[in-house]
Amino acid sequence: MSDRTNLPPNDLRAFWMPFTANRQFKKNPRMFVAADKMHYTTSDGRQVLDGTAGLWCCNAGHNQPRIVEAIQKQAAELDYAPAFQMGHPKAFELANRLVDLAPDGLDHVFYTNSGSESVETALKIAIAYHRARGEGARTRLIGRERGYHGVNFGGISVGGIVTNRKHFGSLLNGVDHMPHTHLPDQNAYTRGQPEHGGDLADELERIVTLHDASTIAAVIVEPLAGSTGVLVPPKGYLDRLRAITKKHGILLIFDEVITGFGRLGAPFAADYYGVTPDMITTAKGLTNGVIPMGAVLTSADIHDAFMTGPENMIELFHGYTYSGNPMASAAGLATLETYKEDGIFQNAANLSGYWEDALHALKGLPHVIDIRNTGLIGAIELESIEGAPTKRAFQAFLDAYDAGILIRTTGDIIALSPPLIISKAEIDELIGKLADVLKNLD
Ligand code: PXG
Repeated sequence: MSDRTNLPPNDLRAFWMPFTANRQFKKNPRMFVAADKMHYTTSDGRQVLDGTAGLWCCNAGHNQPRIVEAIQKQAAELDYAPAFQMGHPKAFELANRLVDLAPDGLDHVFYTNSGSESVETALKIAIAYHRARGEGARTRLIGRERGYHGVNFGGISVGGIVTNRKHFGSLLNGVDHMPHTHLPDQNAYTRGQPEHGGDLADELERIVTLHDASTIAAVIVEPLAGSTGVLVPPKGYLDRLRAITKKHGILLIFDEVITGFGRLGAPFAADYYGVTPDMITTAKGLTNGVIPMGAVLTSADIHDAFMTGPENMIELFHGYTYSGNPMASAAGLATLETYKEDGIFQNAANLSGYWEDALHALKGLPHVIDIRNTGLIGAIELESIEGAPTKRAFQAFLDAYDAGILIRTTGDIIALSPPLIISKAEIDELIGKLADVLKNLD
């Protein structure tokens, strides 16, 4: 164990930490005090290689000069402007840049402050869209088992993670779920898209038949499910979802909070898989994780359905105090410029083959039962300790941290998603150190 006694003096009790084992953490805290490019600095002065881009958000790496400068300048120039019935230029400029980057057909941007808020926004827009067109009975929302769509009530209702749902009452009603697509028996050790499971999209037909299409507003899926352990869409699956939703007049929402902004080597997973949804939810990489910001990208058809009635009327009764706020807009603009000028998505695309080979070389190490990957995402699934699920992977996380690499675990799955500026040497270091951790794991 490294020496972690040199913490800044502090009382850790007041901060109720999110998605954290608070009591365990506070007995033996892990603190980052600085970050630059691919590395964090811990409070005890160690360098930790970032294998997770923070929480899947710092796609351009840390301490990017353009972003730092843009935020500093913006704070001194215009700190805040009211978001309702007022505007400021950078929010409009960023929306235009986002539309330029988005798949053709997604022409409008609604700002939020997080992935969770983007999801709530998209679900509300979907229901209100149908109502605006005189199809007010279309209120049902369809999600998927093992889906993660943030932590607000809409998101956990369409989401499919038992622990995120069961403590919080009866949730939204009128929600149904498609089966997840994780078929380890058939698809273990697949590189890229699995062969088996594309036909699971037909479960949507079954659900549509059960409820009748006239009651269904939208289907929401992560094109590649990140949080529940990197579930790569089987071949043909997303195309089939698109065909079925289109046939029945149901909106298709891709939750690209993780897959957006280059994670797969293309701007969005929609581009990577060649399937365009009606809405895309984003956050995280939009500002490189530096300032909270999310955005929902919508088709012109959806947007235009609201632009009726008297011009003095608010068209959509929804929005946040910080929607498109100046600091976040400045961070977003500088982030998109950094992605473009530094060829960051291209770097991800160029390295994805090297990444894939490095990951799959872990096959055969103790406890490893599956490895999967796409773009600069990877997952290593470990066999659970009998009666103690999550314990083995969490131990790997702690050992990895001591070894100087940051990984994420979900259940007994290790998920990797490094900043897209990673080099081959850093991939070797990350995977090499992880291999050593796995070799020494109980
Ligand atoms: N949708 C998706 C697909 C996400 O991955 C959210 C919505 C919610 O975003 P906010 O900004 O409200 O947290 C997410 C967030 C992990 C991990 O390690 C994943 C997320 C957040 C934190 C950790 O898998 N995804």
